[in-house]
Amino acid sequence: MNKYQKLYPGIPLIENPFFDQFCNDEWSGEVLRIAKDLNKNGFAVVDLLKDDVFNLSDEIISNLDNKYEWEAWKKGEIESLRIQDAWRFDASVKKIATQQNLINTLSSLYGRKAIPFQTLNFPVGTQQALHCDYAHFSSIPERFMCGVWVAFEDMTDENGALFYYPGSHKFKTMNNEDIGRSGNSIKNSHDTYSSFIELWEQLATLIGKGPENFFAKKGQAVIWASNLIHGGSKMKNKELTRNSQVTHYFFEDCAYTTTCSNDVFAGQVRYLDITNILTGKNVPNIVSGEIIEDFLREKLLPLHIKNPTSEDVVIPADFDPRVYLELNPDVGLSGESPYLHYSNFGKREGRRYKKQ
Ligand SMILES: O=C(O)CCC(=O)C(=O)O
Repeated sequence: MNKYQKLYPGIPLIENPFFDQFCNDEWSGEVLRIAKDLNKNGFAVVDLLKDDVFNLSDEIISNLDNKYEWEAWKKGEIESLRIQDAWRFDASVKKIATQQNLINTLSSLYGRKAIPFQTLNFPVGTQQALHCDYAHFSSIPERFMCGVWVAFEDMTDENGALFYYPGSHKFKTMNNEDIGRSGNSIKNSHDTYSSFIELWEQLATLIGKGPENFFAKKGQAVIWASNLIHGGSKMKNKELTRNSQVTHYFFEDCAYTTTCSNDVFAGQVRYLDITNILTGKNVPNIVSGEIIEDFLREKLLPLHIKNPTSEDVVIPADFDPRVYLELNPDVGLSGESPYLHYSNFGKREGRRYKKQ
């Protein structure tokens, strides 16, 4: 660890004010080029190993085809099609998410070990409004998150390119207090989330250029920083497909949350219960070396947990995941996180989570 990282560990190397110092010490060749693109623009285009990605992407397209709601899409009832976390049942999706070269590169660029924690597979353009991933997947310290989007076929103006505003990642990260949300407006988050979009739209105009479209070729990937303003363009021809996979990565030794649903000043932080796709294990929330779950338990404060795929739950203050696993060995065998197992099944089934 160089002296600047020791002085200021709470910001990814590629976004660190001492970035120029890291350039000399940490990277060379292609990784240096990626680091510089990420630092300046908030995204970097990467050519992945063609043979691997070509074969895997063809397999994924055919494996997932019958799992999408094609009928509803064709009737225009839904804006897009997606499968979240197909890595849980599809080995090829998992392979794309866990490419060792990519994980090593991301770890080096951010200065902490990368953790792939969510996959999204899309067979058509997402047509997603502009947004920053930071609002949904926030880390403490902030910005230790990125998306890696891989094209499974060529993108064109017709099938809905990815778009982004170069340099927009340098804006301040947006939290509820930045846009005047608190209390009830956070509780009714669905109704007031549009305030974030309105602000990002206006901030994007300050960039003075863009949006820039990325017409990716099959096998190309783009890494984007968590605070980059980006989205998916409208599909001009909805008969076409536009297969892609996004993997979201957090980084080790952080806490993980969704800042737009937190009411921090009223003492409500919902930590995410994420699973490392590489190891299948859940990842503790850590701030400056303290495991949050342990800290809250010691103080007998309830832990608000949110799984990226399920409802919020409040875990009892005295819940001990290690004891839960010990008392319920089937949970350990299933590989499911003790927190999620308790909230989804254990609570209803009256399972024990503490020793009498
Ligand atoms: O693939 C796209 O069109 C956009 C994906 C995206 O914005 C995201 O996953 O955050």
